[in-house]
Amino acid sequence: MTILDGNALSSKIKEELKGRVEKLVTEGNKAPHLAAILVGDNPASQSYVTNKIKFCEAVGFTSTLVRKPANISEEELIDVIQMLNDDDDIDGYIVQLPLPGHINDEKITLAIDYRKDVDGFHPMNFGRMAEGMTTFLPATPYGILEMMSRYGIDTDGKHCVVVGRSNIVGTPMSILLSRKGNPGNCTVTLTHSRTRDIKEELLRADIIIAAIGIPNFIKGDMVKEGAVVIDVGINRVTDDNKKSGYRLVGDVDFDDVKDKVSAITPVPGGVGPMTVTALMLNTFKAATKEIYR
Ligand code: L34
Repeated sequence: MTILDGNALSSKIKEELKGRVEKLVTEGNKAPHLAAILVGDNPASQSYVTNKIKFCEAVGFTSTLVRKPANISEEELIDVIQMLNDDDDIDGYIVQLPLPGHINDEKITLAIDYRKDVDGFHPMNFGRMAEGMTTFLPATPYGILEMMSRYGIDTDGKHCVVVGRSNIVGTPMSILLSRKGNPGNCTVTLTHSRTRDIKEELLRADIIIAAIGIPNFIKGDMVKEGAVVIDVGINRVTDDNKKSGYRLVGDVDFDDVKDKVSAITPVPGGVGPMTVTALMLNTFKAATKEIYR
């Protein structure tokens, strides 16, 4: 059984990227510049954004963190977005989700200049992804693809079951894995809360992508012998034995499935660090105008 180590792979790509940034700067270009907008003080979001800023520092990117209170109005937030759109020094930026309930995510996504949309959430980038064009791929799916390809996981002709149909993970993942290419060429089943018998679907899967946000949902008896399991869930469950008062668990019951699978991502240290890494790869592409001029 292989543990798909997101921390180790992230460190490796970090070193590669650091070298590419040094070369870029030596050639007289400015360093890539990523900005992040963080609204409110959701502890998980703060931790994720902190990881992104730290990664920037490690590879020599410039970073800007724009923090706004949870009660910011939609108009004010769009003003901030406009400012980042107009700032020529900023190559790419993200608006960390989730946003407070009074803000319409759709309006925010549409306000982002797609050429700076390193999250790949804008319909321009999502549409390009669906058509198989070069684009900013959404960070979590991109990180998973990068992990599969670097670990040499064969996807060709495999049956992949995706659990969860979110815009940022399940839906794009199902499109990317069914596309012609490598990784890709899968037969994909996209399951969700209205699926009749998830267990029956999962038992047919050579590859499982779990992104539903229910702690330890997938058990050993729901997984085929030798399957590859990618656990996207990062759930905080209370744990009085921890100083923080919680621990992180995935959507997959790791201990229950580990003896059956051929490869699995741990939580933490699996998909999370790869999400951050993929965002940085997109930011580098934005800075070097690899996708849009
Ligand atoms: N706009 N919102 C936008 N873009 C994104 O790509 C995200 N996502 C998801 C939530 N909202 C977003 C992230 O950044 C999830 N996500 C994310 C990023 C980093 C990590 C996990 C999720 C991560 O670093 N995880 C660590 C543990 C972090 C901790 O200790 O809390 C891990 O090892 O899994």
